[in-house]
Amino acid sequence: MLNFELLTTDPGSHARRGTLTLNHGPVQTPIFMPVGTYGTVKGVMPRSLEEMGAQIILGNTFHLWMRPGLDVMASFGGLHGFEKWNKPILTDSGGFQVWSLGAMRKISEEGVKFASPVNGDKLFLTPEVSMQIQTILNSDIVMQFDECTPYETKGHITTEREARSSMELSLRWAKRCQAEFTRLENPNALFGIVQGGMFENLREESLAQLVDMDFPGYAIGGVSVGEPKEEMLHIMAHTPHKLPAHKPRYLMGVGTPEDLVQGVADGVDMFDCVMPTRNARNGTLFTRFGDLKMRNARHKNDPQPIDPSCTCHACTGASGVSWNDGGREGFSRAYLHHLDRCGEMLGPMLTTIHNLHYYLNLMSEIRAALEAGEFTAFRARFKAERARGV
Ligand code: PRF
Ligand code: ZN
Repeated sequence: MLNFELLTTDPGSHARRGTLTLNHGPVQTPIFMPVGTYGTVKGVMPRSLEEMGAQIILGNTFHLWMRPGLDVMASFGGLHGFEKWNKPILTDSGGFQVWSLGAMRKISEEGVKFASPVNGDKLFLTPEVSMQIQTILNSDIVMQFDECTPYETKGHITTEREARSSMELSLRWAKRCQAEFTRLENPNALFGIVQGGMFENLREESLAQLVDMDFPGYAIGGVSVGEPKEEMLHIMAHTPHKLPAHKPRYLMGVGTPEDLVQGVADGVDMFDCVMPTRNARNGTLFTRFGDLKMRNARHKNDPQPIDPSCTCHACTGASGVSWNDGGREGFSRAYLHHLDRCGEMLGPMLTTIHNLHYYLNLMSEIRAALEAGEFTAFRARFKAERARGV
């Protein structure tokens, strides 16, 4: 089941504010969804995710199929009971992940054959198998099995002909996914994925055919696959708003804070990306005034928190009060720099909390701006502040 209610639309852009209701509860959109590939958002306890205001998280069909496997997932009644997250979960279909295996895979009309990266077993992932796995996982949003058209194919930029053949395969797989999802009587919601590479005409064909299939929601895939930024922005500007207005729109695997604000303006309701969590582990931190490299020696003796205006646990410590509001309990940049140098576990735990808080708070500010009819002013302020530098 899925219900999507549009609450407000921005007159100055394609931005919308809505409520998406799924089997495990409501989600306020626009939303960012933290990535929990292996049934965990790396280093973050579910209660911290809730504290930060996460409303829906991701899981991965491919990884959970490899480990712990379907028998374990089935015995726990799905992913929610296993990872102890009772709010909505979206699972990706495995198509994109199988893709990253490179030379280890063989693709055909039927599906993708590959050797398990865990134990070398020969495996065959098809649209039907992906639906069967996601039904066992009982994720609130199930993604169709697709082929993510790469930006480059065999050393050259993917041609229109190659992109068309890939997009058409994804459409045939969309039909098979829908048939299997229905046959399995899965009670959740299946999303179709628009492909078509960097070609606006192919994107339009993909979109029109998926809309004919009447999915409860739609994703835009095949962006952020190594293309120049202008190409991604072009697809973002020309795709989301052409999807049905009364259905949720999800831009897969995007992006920077700037990409999220632009994506909302382009009419996107849902985002996911490993950037906040992965960058946290590499010491790149997001702040209101730009990005901060924690590994830089200039932080060695700095008593300030990552972002004095931030209200996350890392920046406010026990007080819960930001430095800007007179609190002084936040973990210092000096301490985080030290934890990183020593390879201590607490380092990435705190920086991940901060980065996810930044992304979730950004979306919450966007929602508030849309409700107040101030999205244009919000965008201008966001750009100016981020460009200021820390
Ligand atoms: N397809 C699927 N998952 C994805 C993508 C896609 O195209 C992308 C593209 N950025 C990220 N994750 N199934
Ligand atoms: Zn913080």
